[in-house]
Amino acid sequence: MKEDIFVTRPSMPPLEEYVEEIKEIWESHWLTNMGSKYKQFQAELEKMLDVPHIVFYCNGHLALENIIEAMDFPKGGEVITTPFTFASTTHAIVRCGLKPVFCDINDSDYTIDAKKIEALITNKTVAIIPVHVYGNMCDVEAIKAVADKHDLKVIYDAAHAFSVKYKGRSSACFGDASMFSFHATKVFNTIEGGAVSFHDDELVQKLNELKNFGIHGSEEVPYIGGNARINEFCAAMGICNLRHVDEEISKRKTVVERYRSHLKNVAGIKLSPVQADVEPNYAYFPVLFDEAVFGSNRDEVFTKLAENGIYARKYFYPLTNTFDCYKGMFTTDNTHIALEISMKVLTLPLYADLSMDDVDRICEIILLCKK
Ligand code: T4K
Repeated sequence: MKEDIFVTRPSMPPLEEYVEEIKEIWESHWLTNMGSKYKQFQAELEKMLDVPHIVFYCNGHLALENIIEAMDFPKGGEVITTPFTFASTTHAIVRCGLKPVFCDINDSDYTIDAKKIEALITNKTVAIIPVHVYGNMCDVEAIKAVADKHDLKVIYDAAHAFSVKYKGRSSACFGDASMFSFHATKVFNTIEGGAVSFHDDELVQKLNELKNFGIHGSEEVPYIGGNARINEFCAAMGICNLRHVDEEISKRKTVVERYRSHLKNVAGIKLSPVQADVEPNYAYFPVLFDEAVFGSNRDEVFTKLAENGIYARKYFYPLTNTFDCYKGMFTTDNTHIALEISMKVLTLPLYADLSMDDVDRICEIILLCKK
């Protein structure tokens, strides 16, 4: 009996390496609140990503909420974003009292179609929150041009884009800020965790206070903050996983190349093209099924895989602008491409230790669905 295969499987350092890393925590009894592991992890990551500031969080979602809050946008301000993303992006905007305005994505890398942003700008627009979905880089140059022209902030949801580079620059360097997720399911994980990267020195203190109940020192409380702190055990996991991240990405590359060798040139299957000028991290492997040509639709392939103990995922279906909780608030009128892709896409299992035999078997089952 074969073991079940899930869409991903977290990478973990050797146990002894982690135990060694957490010894200091045991000895110091300093468990959370920006201790020495936090500071070491921060210094290493700022150097690696070549960005002056990184603030860590207990997860990517609260990191995104905090950076939005830190920008002090007027309540009811409009934020241009895409619905082809995880619930977090849209929820963060709404939970911060802002209104998402949905822009379509392009049908090549599934990021925001930068050509369609300007038409959505009104006198209420305050920001653009694009998503480097699947680790694909958005058109950062076109987005900067339109944001500069209209004096808008840009916050990237870079949850998937850790370690990705565009024209040699890390994904952490674009826009006013970028948010990363270090959840267990990501290319790089701290068990749970997240971060915001940015250049503006003045944001450092504000973000650190916002994630700690808005407290400054011990007697002043300038912000209505919550608790979004990362703990020292997660920071220690980050330090360990950072040592292995290059190897992780290169193993993922091997898996992706194997998938491509089986699935390229199959009529009715569309794979994302490799992005120009981008050093990818191979975070996800999305495949589109065109029923009219392939003979089976995405849901049929999904079910066939599941019958064989292979649990691919429909990232990202449904679109966030169709969620029940937003009933009556949004339409998909401006997001036809996103809608179509969300109905056709399946993200296949992808992680460093996925064996070539398993990739071959997954592709064999997919190809058996072709009619
Ligand atoms: N923005 C974007 C664009 C995002 O994609 C996300 C998160 C965020 C923001 C927010 O970041 P965080 O606040 O989460 O840091 C998963 C992740 O939970 C979520 O982090 C991620 N995006 C999203 C795309 O995927 P689910 O609900 O699909 O995950 P789940 O728990 O079903 O896990 C997927 C598979 O991974 C499981 O079937 C089995 C495997 N798995 C999972 C865990 C947790 C393991 O083998 N071990 C594990 O420990 O959301």
